[in-house]
Amino acid sequence: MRKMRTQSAPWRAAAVLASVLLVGGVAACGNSDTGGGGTKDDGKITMGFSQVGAESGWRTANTISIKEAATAAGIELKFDDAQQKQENQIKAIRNYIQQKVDVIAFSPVVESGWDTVLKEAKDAKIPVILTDRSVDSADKTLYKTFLGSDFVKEGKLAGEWLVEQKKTASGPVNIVELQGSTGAAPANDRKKGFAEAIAANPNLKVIASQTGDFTRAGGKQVMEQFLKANPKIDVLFAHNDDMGLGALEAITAAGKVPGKDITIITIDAVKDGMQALADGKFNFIAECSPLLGPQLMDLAKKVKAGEEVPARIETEETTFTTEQAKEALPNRKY
Ligand code: GYE
Repeated sequence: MRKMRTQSAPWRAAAVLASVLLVGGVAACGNSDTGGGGTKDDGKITMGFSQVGAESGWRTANTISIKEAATAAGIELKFDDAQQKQENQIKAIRNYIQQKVDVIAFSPVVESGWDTVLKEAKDAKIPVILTDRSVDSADKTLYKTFLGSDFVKEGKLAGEWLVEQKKTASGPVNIVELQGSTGAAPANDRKKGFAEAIAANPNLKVIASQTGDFTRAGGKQVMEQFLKANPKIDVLFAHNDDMGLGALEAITAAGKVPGKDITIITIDAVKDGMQALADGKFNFIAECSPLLGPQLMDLAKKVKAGEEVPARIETEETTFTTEQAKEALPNRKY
C-alpha cells in the first residue's frame, strides 16, 4: 500500500505517460462522427498518402504536386512510396490506420484486391480518398471519392486521332501497343478506349501488345522485341510518355526514324514527351494531368469536416499535336 502512495520515480513517470496516452486516446474517439479517424481535434489535418512509386515523369510531377499542396494547405503529410507493389500499399495503409491519421489518400497500383484494407479503414472511421487511379470494389461506400482522369477517354482520343490520320489507308496498318503496369486502371482503360476507337477502321490492327510497366527501360526492352518479331510496324501506341521515350531508343537503334517510319502516339504530356512531340519524334499525345495536389487537399478538408463531396471528380485535359506542343512547351510546368 505504502509503496503505491509513494511511487518510485520511474513508476511515476510511467503513470504520467499512461494518463497522457489515455487522455489522447479519449480525445481520439471524440471526433469520429466528423469522418476524422481520431487524432486530437486541434483543427490540424494529418493525411496518410500511399503513392504508387516513382516509375515515370508523370509520377514525379504528381508527387511534387501533392507535397507542395499539402504544405500550402497546412496539412501534415505522411508519405509512402510503394515501389509499384500492392503489398507495400496495403502495409502503408494499415500503418496509417494504426496512427489514426485523419484522412487516407492513395493511388492504387492495381484495380483489384482492396476490399479488406478499405473495410479496415472504414471500421476505424478514417475516410479514404482515391486519387489518380481507382479500384474495382463493388462497395462504393468504402471510399469517399475518386479524383482523377478518365483513362478510357484518353485511349479513345489517341485512337480517334489515328483513325483520322489513316482514313485513306488502303492496306493494313500494323500497330504495336506498350501497355502500362499489368492490372493498373490506366493500363486496362487506355487499352479499352483505344481498341474501341480503332474498331472504326478494320485496316487498323494491333499486332502485338505487351506491358512495359510504365517505365522507359520497360518501353525500350519491349519495343526491341516488337521490332525483332515484326518486320512491318507502322504505329506505336504507348500508354505513357516514358515508355514511348524508351521505345525511341530501340527504334533509332533499329535504323528507323521515329515519327516518320513509325507513327508514335502516347499519353501524359510531361515535358520530355512534349519535347519529343515538338521535335517530330512523337506524333500525338493525349494529356493526363498529374497536378492533383490542390484538389486533393481541398477534398481532404471537406471530408474531415464531414461535408458531402461528389463521388467522382474528373480531371480536365486536352490533346497535343506537334504544332500545339511547340506552343505549349515554354509554359509547361512538368
Ligand atoms: O499515365 C503513367 C504513370 O496513373 C495516370 O501512371 C497515372 C499513370 C501515368 O506511371 O505515366
